[in-house]
Amino acid sequence: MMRVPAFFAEHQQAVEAELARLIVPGDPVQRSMAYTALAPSKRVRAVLTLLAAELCGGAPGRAVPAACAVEMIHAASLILDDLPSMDNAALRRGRRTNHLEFSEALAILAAFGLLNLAYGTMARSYDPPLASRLSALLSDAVGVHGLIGGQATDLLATEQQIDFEMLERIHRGKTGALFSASATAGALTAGAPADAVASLAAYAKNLGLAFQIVDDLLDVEGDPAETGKAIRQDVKKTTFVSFSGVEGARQLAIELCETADRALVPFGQPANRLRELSRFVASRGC
Ligand code: GRG
Repeated sequence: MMRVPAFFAEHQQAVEAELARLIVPGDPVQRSMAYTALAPSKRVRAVLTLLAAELCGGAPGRAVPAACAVEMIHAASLILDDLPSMDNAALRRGRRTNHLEFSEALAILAAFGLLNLAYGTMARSYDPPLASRLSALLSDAVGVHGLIGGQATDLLATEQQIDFEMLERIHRGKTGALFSASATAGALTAGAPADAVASLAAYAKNLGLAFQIVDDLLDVEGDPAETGKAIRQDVKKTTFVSFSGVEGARQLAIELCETADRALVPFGQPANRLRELSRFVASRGC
Protein backbone atom coordinates (compact mmCIF):
# COMPACT_ATOMS: atom_id res chain seq x y z
CA MET A 1 0.00 0.00 0.00
CA MET A 2 1.10 3.56 -0.72
CA ARG A 3 2.69 5.58 2.08
CA VAL A 4 0.14 7.80 3.75
CA PRO A 5 0.60 10.79 6.09
CA ALA A 6 1.09 9.81 9.78
CA PHE A 7 -2.29 11.22 10.89
CA PHE A 8 -3.93 9.10 8.20
CA ALA A 9 -2.38 5.90 9.57
CA GLU A 10 -3.48 6.78 13.13
CA HIS A 11 -7.07 7.28 11.99
CA GLN A 12 -7.01 4.05 9.99
CA GLN A 13 -5.85 2.17 13.08
CA ALA A 14 -8.51 3.69 15.34
CA VAL A 15 -11.23 2.60 12.92
CA GLU A 16 -9.77 -0.84 12.34
CA ALA A 17 -9.54 -1.54 16.07
CA GLU A 18 -13.20 -0.63 16.53
CA LEU A 19 -14.31 -2.57 13.43
CA ALA A 20 -12.53 -5.65 14.79
CA ARG A 21 -14.41 -5.21 18.07
CA LEU A 22 -17.79 -4.79 16.35
CA ILE A 23 -17.45 -7.52 13.70
CA VAL A 24 -16.72 -10.67 15.64
CA PRO A 25 -15.82 -13.69 13.52
CA GLY A 26 -17.96 -16.56 14.83
CA ASP A 27 -20.39 -18.55 12.72
CA PRO A 28 -20.05 -18.66 8.90
CA VAL A 29 -21.97 -15.46 8.16
CA GLN A 30 -19.95 -13.55 10.76
CA ARG A 31 -16.73 -14.93 9.26
CA SER A 32 -17.91 -13.86 5.83
CA MET A 33 -18.65 -10.34 7.14
CA ALA A 34 -15.26 -10.10 8.84
CA TYR A 35 -13.46 -11.55 5.82
CA THR A 36 -14.25 -8.54 3.63
CA ALA A 37 -14.83 -5.79 6.20
CA LEU A 38 -11.57 -6.42 8.08
CA ALA A 39 -9.43 -7.06 4.96
CA PRO A 40 -6.69 -4.55 4.09
CA SER A 41 -8.23 -1.25 2.97
CA LYS A 42 -7.18 2.38 2.72
CA ARG A 43 -10.19 3.29 4.92
CA VAL A 44 -10.34 6.58 3.04
CA ARG A 45 -14.04 7.19 3.78
CA ALA A 46 -13.53 6.57 7.50
CA VAL A 47 -10.52 8.87 7.56
CA LEU A 48 -12.66 11.51 5.88
CA THR A 49 -15.28 11.15 8.63
CA LEU A 50 -12.65 11.52 11.36
CA LEU A 51 -10.92 14.49 9.69
CA ALA A 52 -14.24 16.30 9.20
CA ALA A 53 -15.11 15.73 12.87
CA GLU A 54 -11.66 16.88 14.00
CA LEU A 55 -11.90 20.05 11.89
CA CYS A 56 -15.28 20.84 13.44
CA GLY A 57 -13.92 20.46 16.97
CA GLY A 58 -15.38 17.04 17.77
CA ALA A 59 -14.16 15.22 20.88
CA PRO A 60 -11.51 12.58 20.05
CA GLY A 61 -13.07 9.20 19.33
CA ARG A 62 -16.64 10.47 19.11
CA ALA A 63 -16.81 10.05 15.33
CA VAL A 64 -15.29 6.54 15.33
CA PRO A 65 -18.65 4.64 15.40
CA ALA A 66 -19.92 6.75 12.47
CA ALA A 67 -16.66 6.09 10.60
CA CYS A 68 -17.13 2.35 11.25
CA ALA A 69 -20.71 2.51 9.98
CA VAL A 70 -19.46 4.10 6.76
CA GLU A 71 -16.83 1.37 6.35
CA MET A 72 -19.42 -1.36 6.96
CA ILE A 73 -21.64 0.10 4.25
CA HIS A 74 -18.68 0.38 1.90
CA ALA A 75 -17.66 -3.26 2.56
CA ALA A 76 -21.26 -4.38 1.94
CA SER A 77 -21.22 -2.56 -1.38
CA LEU A 78 -17.94 -4.23 -2.40
CA ILE A 79 -19.30 -7.72 -1.64
CA LEU A 80 -22.40 -7.03 -3.74
CA ASP A 81 -20.46 -5.34 -6.53
CA ASP A 82 -18.23 -8.42 -6.94
CA LEU A 83 -21.10 -10.93 -7.25
CA PRO A 84 -21.44 -12.93 -10.49
CA SER A 85 -24.66 -11.03 -11.30
CA MET A 86 -22.82 -7.70 -11.01
CA ASP A 87 -19.09 -7.29 -11.79
CA ASN A 88 -18.26 -10.99 -11.39
CA ALA A 89 -14.87 -10.19 -9.86
CA ALA A 90 -12.41 -12.74 -8.47
CA LEU A 91 -10.03 -10.55 -6.45
CA ARG A 92 -10.76 -7.84 -3.87
CA ARG A 93 -8.54 -6.29 -1.20
CA GLY A 94 -5.85 -8.74 -2.23
CA ARG A 95 -8.06 -11.75 -1.48
CA ARG A 96 -10.47 -14.03 -3.32
CA THR A 97 -13.82 -12.29 -3.46
CA ASN A 98 -16.31 -13.07 -0.73
CA HIS A 99 -18.64 -15.27 -2.81
CA LEU A 100 -15.68 -17.38 -4.03
CA GLU A 101 -14.31 -17.83 -0.52
CA PHE A 102 -17.71 -18.57 1.06
CA SER A 103 -20.69 -18.92 -1.29
CA GLU A 104 -22.97 -16.57 -3.15
CA ALA A 105 -25.66 -17.06 -0.51
CA LEU A 106 -23.33 -16.26 2.38
CA ALA A 107 -21.89 -13.27 0.53
CA ILE A 108 -25.39 -11.79 0.13
CA LEU A 109 -26.17 -12.45 3.80
CA ALA A 110 -22.84 -10.93 4.87
CA ALA A 111 -23.59 -7.77 2.85
CA PHE A 112 -27.00 -7.46 4.54
CA GLY A 113 -25.35 -8.27 7.86
CA LEU A 114 -22.87 -5.42 7.47
CA LEU A 115 -25.52 -2.97 6.31
CA ASN A 116 -27.69 -3.91 9.26
CA LEU A 117 -24.79 -3.61 11.70
CA ALA A 118 -23.98 -0.14 10.35
CA TYR A 119 -27.41 1.21 11.30
CA GLY A 120 -27.40 -0.66 14.62
CA THR A 121 -23.99 0.80 15.46
CA MET A 122 -25.25 4.35 14.90
CA ALA A 123 -28.41 3.70 16.93
CA ARG A 124 -26.38 2.37 19.86
CA SER A 125 -23.57 4.97 19.73
CA TYR A 126 -25.37 8.32 19.56
CA ASP A 127 -28.27 10.03 21.26
CA PRO A 128 -31.57 9.63 19.36
CA PRO A 129 -31.63 12.99 17.47
CA LEU A 130 -28.08 12.55 16.15
CA ALA A 131 -28.56 8.82 15.48
CA SER A 132 -31.66 9.57 13.45
CA ARG A 133 -29.91 12.32 11.42
CA LEU A 134 -27.00 9.99 10.70
CA SER A 135 -29.35 7.15 9.71
CA ALA A 136 -31.25 9.38 7.29
CA LEU A 137 -27.98 10.71 5.86
CA LEU A 138 -26.52 7.24 5.25
CA SER A 139 -29.80 5.83 4.00
CA ASP A 140 -29.88 8.59 1.38
CA ALA A 141 -26.28 7.83 0.41
CA VAL A 142 -27.04 4.11 0.00
CA GLY A 143 -30.40 4.65 -1.68
CA VAL A 144 -31.79 5.20 -5.15
CA HIS A 145 -29.96 8.51 -5.55
CA GLY A 146 -26.72 7.09 -4.16
CA LEU A 147 -24.93 3.73 -4.27
CA ILE A 148 -27.95 1.67 -5.33
CA GLY A 149 -29.09 4.13 -8.01
CA GLY A 150 -25.56 4.59 -9.36
CA GLN A 151 -24.96 0.85 -9.46
CA ALA A 152 -28.28 0.16 -11.20
CA THR A 153 -27.64 2.80 -13.85
CA ASP A 154 -24.09 1.49 -14.30
CA LEU A 155 -25.24 -2.11 -14.77
CA LEU A 156 -27.98 -1.13 -17.21
CA ALA A 157 -25.45 0.93 -19.21
CA THR A 158 -22.90 -1.92 -19.62
CA GLU A 159 -22.04 -2.31 -23.32
CA GLN A 160 -24.20 0.74 -24.11
CA GLN A 161 -23.11 4.13 -25.39
CA ILE A 162 -23.42 6.69 -22.63
CA ASP A 163 -22.61 10.39 -22.58
CA PHE A 164 -20.36 12.17 -20.14
CA GLU A 165 -23.27 13.50 -18.14
CA MET A 166 -24.54 9.98 -17.49
CA LEU A 167 -21.07 8.72 -16.64
CA GLU A 168 -20.73 11.50 -14.10
CA ARG A 169 -24.20 10.75 -12.69
CA ILE A 170 -23.30 7.06 -12.24
CA HIS A 171 -20.16 7.83 -10.29
CA ARG A 172 -21.57 10.68 -8.26
CA GLY A 173 -24.02 7.99 -7.09
CA LYS A 174 -21.65 5.03 -6.75
CA THR A 175 -18.76 6.87 -5.14
CA GLY A 176 -19.46 10.58 -4.57
CA ALA A 177 -22.55 10.01 -2.42
CA LEU A 178 -20.79 7.91 0.24
CA PHE A 179 -17.77 10.24 0.30
CA SER A 180 -20.07 13.20 0.84
CA ALA A 181 -22.04 11.39 3.55
CA SER A 182 -18.79 10.31 5.25
CA ALA A 183 -17.63 13.90 5.69
CA THR A 184 -21.11 15.08 6.63
CA ALA A 185 -21.41 12.35 9.27
CA GLY A 186 -18.12 13.42 10.85
CA ALA A 187 -19.21 17.05 10.95
CA LEU A 188 -22.61 16.13 12.46
CA THR A 189 -21.01 14.09 15.27
CA ALA A 190 -19.06 17.25 16.14
CA GLY A 191 -22.24 19.37 16.20
CA ALA A 192 -20.98 21.55 13.32
CA PRO A 193 -23.10 24.47 12.05
CA ALA A 194 -24.97 24.05 8.75
CA ASP A 195 -22.55 26.13 6.67
CA ALA A 196 -19.56 24.04 7.79
CA VAL A 197 -21.47 20.82 7.10
CA ALA A 198 -22.36 22.07 3.60
CA SER A 199 -18.75 23.06 2.81
CA LEU A 200 -17.44 19.68 3.92
CA ALA A 201 -20.12 17.85 1.93
CA ALA A 202 -19.16 19.84 -1.19
CA TYR A 203 -15.46 19.12 -0.62
CA ALA A 204 -16.08 15.38 -0.24
CA LYS A 205 -18.46 15.09 -3.17
CA ASN A 206 -15.79 16.35 -5.57
CA LEU A 207 -13.07 14.38 -3.82
CA GLY A 208 -15.19 11.23 -4.32
CA LEU A 209 -15.52 11.79 -8.04
CA ALA A 210 -11.76 12.41 -8.30
CA PHE A 211 -11.19 9.19 -6.33
CA GLN A 212 -13.36 7.27 -8.82
CA ILE A 213 -11.48 8.70 -11.79
CA VAL A 214 -8.18 7.57 -10.28
CA ASP A 215 -9.83 4.18 -9.69
CA ASP A 216 -10.57 4.03 -13.42
CA LEU A 217 -6.95 4.96 -14.17
CA LEU A 218 -5.73 2.21 -11.85
CA ASP A 219 -7.99 -0.27 -13.66
CA VAL A 220 -5.93 0.46 -16.76
CA GLU A 221 -2.45 1.01 -15.42
CA GLY A 222 -2.49 -0.15 -11.78
CA ASP A 223 -0.53 -3.02 -10.24
CA PRO A 224 -2.83 -5.75 -8.82
CA ALA A 225 -0.23 -6.38 -6.09
CA GLU A 226 -0.80 -2.79 -4.94
CA THR A 227 -4.52 -2.31 -5.66
CA GLY A 228 -5.55 -5.78 -4.49
CA LYS A 229 -7.87 -6.24 -7.48
CA ALA A 230 -7.52 -7.42 -11.07
CA ILE A 231 -6.91 -4.84 -13.79
CA ARG A 232 -9.02 -4.29 -16.91
CA GLN A 233 -12.20 -5.33 -15.15
CA ASP A 234 -13.99 -2.40 -16.78
CA VAL A 235 -13.29 -3.14 -20.47
CA LYS A 236 -16.99 -3.49 -21.28
CA LYS A 237 -17.82 -0.21 -19.56
CA THR A 238 -17.54 3.43 -20.44
CA THR A 239 -15.13 4.87 -17.88
CA PHE A 240 -13.50 8.24 -17.40
CA VAL A 241 -10.42 6.79 -19.11
CA SER A 242 -12.29 5.40 -22.13
CA PHE A 243 -14.05 8.76 -22.39
CA SER A 244 -11.21 11.23 -21.82
CA GLY A 245 -8.04 9.17 -22.31
CA VAL A 246 -5.39 8.60 -19.64
CA GLU A 247 -4.08 12.17 -19.66
CA GLY A 248 -7.55 13.71 -19.83
CA ALA A 249 -8.73 11.60 -16.90
CA ARG A 250 -5.64 12.46 -14.85
CA GLN A 251 -6.23 16.16 -15.51
CA LEU A 252 -9.89 15.86 -14.57
CA ALA A 253 -8.97 14.21 -11.25
CA ILE A 254 -6.53 17.04 -10.47
CA GLU A 255 -9.15 19.67 -11.33
CA LEU A 256 -11.77 17.97 -9.15
CA CYS A 257 -9.34 17.90 -6.22
CA GLU A 258 -8.76 21.63 -6.75
CA THR A 259 -12.52 22.22 -6.80
CA ALA A 260 -12.77 20.13 -3.63
CA ASP A 261 -10.08 22.23 -1.94
CA ARG A 262 -11.89 25.47 -2.81
CA ALA A 263 -14.73 24.37 -0.51
CA LEU A 264 -12.18 24.33 2.34
CA VAL A 265 -11.31 28.05 2.03
CA PRO A 266 -13.67 29.12 4.87
CA PHE A 267 -11.79 26.84 7.30
CA GLY A 268 -8.31 28.29 6.61
CA GLN A 269 -5.18 26.48 7.83
CA PRO A 270 -6.93 23.98 10.15
CA ALA A 271 -8.21 22.20 7.02
CA ASN A 272 -4.66 21.33 5.90
CA ARG A 273 -5.10 17.63 6.68
CA LEU A 274 -8.07 17.52 4.30
CA ARG A 275 -5.90 19.26 1.69
CA GLU A 276 -3.33 16.51 2.22
CA LEU A 277 -6.07 13.97 1.72
CA SER A 278 -6.89 15.57 -1.67
CA ARG A 279 -3.22 15.35 -2.64
CA PHE A 280 -3.21 11.68 -1.65
CA VAL A 281 -6.33 11.03 -3.74
CA ALA A 282 -4.97 12.83 -6.82
CA SER A 283 -1.66 10.94 -6.77
CA ARG A 284 -2.49 7.58 -5.19
CA GLY A 285 -1.17 4.38 -6.75
CA CYS A 286 -3.47 1.92 -4.99
C1 GRG B 1 -26.77 -1.89 -0.59
C2 GRG B 1 -24.54 -1.01 0.26
C3 GRG B 1 -25.41 -1.38 -0.89
C4 GRG B 1 -24.93 -1.24 -2.16
C5 GRG B 1 -25.63 -1.68 -3.38
C6 GRG B 1 -23.34 -2.81 -5.18
C7 GRG B 1 -23.74 -1.38 -5.04
C8 GRG B 1 -25.13 -1.02 -4.65
C9 GRG B 1 -22.88 -0.36 -5.25
C10 GRG B 1 -21.45 -0.57 -5.62
C11 GRG B 1 -20.70 0.69 -5.39
C12 GRG B 1 -19.23 0.50 -5.63
C13 GRG B 1 -18.56 -0.82 -5.38
C14 GRG B 1 -18.53 1.54 -6.03
C15 GRG B 1 -17.08 1.48 -6.26
C16 GRG B 1 -16.44 2.49 -5.39
C17 GRG B 1 -14.95 2.29 -5.30
C18 GRG B 1 -14.08 3.31 -5.94
C19 GRG B 1 -14.46 1.25 -4.62
C20 GRG B 1 -13.04 1.07 -4.27
O1 GRG B 1 -12.87 1.73 -3.05
P1 GRG B 1 -11.50 1.83 -2.27
O2 GRG B 1 -10.36 1.96 -3.24
O3 GRG B 1 -11.41 0.39 -1.59
O4 GRG B 1 -11.63 2.87 -1.23
P2 GRG B 1 -10.70 -0.10 -0.24
O5 GRG B 1 -10.54 -1.58 -0.46
O6 GRG B 1 -9.36 0.62 -0.08
O7 GRG B 1 -11.64 0.22 0.87
